[in-house]
Amino acid sequence: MKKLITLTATMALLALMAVSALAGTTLTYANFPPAPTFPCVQMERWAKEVEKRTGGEVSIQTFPGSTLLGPKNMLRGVQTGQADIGCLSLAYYPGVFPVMSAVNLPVAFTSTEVASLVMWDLFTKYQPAEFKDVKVLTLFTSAPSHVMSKTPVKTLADLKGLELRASGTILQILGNLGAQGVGMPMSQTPEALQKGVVKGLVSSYDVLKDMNFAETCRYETVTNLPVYPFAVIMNKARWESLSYNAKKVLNELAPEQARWTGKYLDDYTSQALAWGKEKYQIEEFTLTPAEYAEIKAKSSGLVDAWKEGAAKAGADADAVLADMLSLKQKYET
Ligand code: 3IO
Repeated sequence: MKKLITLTATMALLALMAVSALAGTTLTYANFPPAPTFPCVQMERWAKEVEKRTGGEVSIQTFPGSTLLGPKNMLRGVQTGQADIGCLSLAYYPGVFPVMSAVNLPVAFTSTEVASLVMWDLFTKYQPAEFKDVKVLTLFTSAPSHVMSKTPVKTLADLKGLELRASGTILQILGNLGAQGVGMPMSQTPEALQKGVVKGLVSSYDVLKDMNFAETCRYETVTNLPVYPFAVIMNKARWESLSYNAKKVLNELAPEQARWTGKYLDDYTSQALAWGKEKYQIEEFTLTPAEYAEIKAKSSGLVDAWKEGAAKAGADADAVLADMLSLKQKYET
């Protein structure tokens, strides 16, 4: 009799364990660029932290390389629940993020960690309506953008008519400098470079290694152009379905993840440049102070254009801009 009770108890316990494992949640997480790139590196880090911190209650199934959603259907795909979570580059959605696109303005961010922390703080302070249909899980940026090209850009004059892949504000800056900006997502750039549709790109140096652009773009020019802002978003209904504890873990992780990703990329961009120098003997050029002043002068109009869009969306554009600059200064010191 005693044995039977023990057996029954053991079986009940096993059943309970099975049920609680089943009750655990698996969330799908879509990303557009290939697995080695930093948006996917931060995704894997986040997934591991979530599994650890929820004690296995939440597990994450990751889909890098546009295998679940691509760069341009990421927002809609998460809103409609094709993926639970998605990573999007805001620059691919002109006019859709009138407030948070401030981070893509030419305000001379020199650190990805600073830019990412500023972005997070701006978001939490202003809670812009543009994200009201999704839950924002974290925010971060790319590192400052430079020219990577097949032909050397040693002076600004070398930019004349040069077709360069970019997105967001950088497209307009390139136009103002006489180059031919071609708008497309990062994930389409290898093909465009290969076909000769573009002669280079403007982004951060991590892609020299992670997309192997150092092989074709042997010339790099330090231009200190804006960072690209990213958002990791979650389907709202799916978010609401999570337990109190899971929500708490994810909320606490959000600013930590912004900082982690910024730090990672700050270190990584210099490694990627060194790798390209070693492996492909890439050359890096710097411009003259007068040329940097010219870039600055030809970028400044973008701030007014942004203000107009942000104001139209009902935001206090001057306050957002002032806050962005003071937060930048705060984190830089
Ligand atoms: C970027 C985007 C995808 C993968 C790696 C990346 N490194 C820098 C960026 C920013 C960028 O050019 C973009 O289009 O978001």
